[in-house]
Amino acid sequence: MNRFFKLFAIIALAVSAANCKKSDDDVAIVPIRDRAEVYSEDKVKIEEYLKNNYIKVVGDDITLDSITDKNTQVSIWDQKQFELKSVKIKNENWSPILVNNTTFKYAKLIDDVEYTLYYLVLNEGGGESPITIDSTYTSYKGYTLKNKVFDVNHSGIWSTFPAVPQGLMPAVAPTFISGFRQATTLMKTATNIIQNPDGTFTYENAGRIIAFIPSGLAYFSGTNIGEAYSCAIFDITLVSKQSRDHDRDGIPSIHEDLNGNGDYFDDDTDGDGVPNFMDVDDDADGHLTRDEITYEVIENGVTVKKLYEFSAIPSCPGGSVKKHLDNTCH
Ligand SMILES: [Ca+2]
Ligand SMILES: [Ca+2]
Ligand SMILES: [Ca+2]
Ligand SMILES: [Ca+2]
Repeated sequence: MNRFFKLFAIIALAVSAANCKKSDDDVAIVPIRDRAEVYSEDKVKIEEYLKNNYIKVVGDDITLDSITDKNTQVSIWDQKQFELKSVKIKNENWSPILVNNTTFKYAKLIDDVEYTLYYLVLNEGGGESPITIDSTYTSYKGYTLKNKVFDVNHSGIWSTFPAVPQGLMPAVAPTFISGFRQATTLMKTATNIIQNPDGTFTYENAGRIIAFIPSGLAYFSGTNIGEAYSCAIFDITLVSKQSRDHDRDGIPSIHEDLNGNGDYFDDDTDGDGVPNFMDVDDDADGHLTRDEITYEVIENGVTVKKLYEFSAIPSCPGGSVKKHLDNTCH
């Protein structure tokens, strides 16, 4: 899993590389290039790849290889067995930056490029599509554009987003590259997971796509899959997903995207720089959101505390928003 460089790690590497003096020749210094310029090159490389390579599928196994015989091998671009689709996406990498020993904030990667992500649909999947901040369980195989395998995980692994600083929070699942993560939202989970007698698992009707990821949505200047500015191909099977309440304030993260635009980082009711889905006191009135959405009922003579369902959270008297977002009451 260490090949899945987190952006955080890339920044750390870039900083440490930038700090190195010339005598430290064991650290290769990769110049940071303009993202739009790199992407214009990557788009050409990926489209050339799709036109000069073919896919062969036997059972669950696929082979990606360069075309040597145009009479028998049809390019990924021209073949009709699987649908080659594309979607325009932006980089949505947010990385934790330590404020001090106990707190951190998120910084957005500055990247205005609109990327075309090509992907081949091997199987759409029968379950549900995740949102970008869901945790997902995927198995995968990563290839370079020269069809060299650089990473593989057959059994699968949970990944999560956004990353949290190591050491500051309990150990959590790794965070994958933006292109991989956004690709998982383009398919659906398995309908059923069956444990076989030998201990392995069968995933029924799991989503499976092959994503052709520009370097700007992959490792960019990182050299962990070989050269810097390498595009990556990922054959991804989406097994399962888990919706989260990132800040554990009782409001599922999906309900903390107030403007409903799918970007969970641009909703910050109290303007303190911590987005609502990571903010335990969303309106900064000094009362935890969790406490504000708690009510008491008496069951069998005993007072029991319960959390309102999201839709049932009341407003302040005369207010127009739910009370945990209104600092005039609690
Ligand atoms: Ca929450
Ligand atoms: Ca906030
Ligand atoms: Ca919150
Ligand atoms: Ca509050």
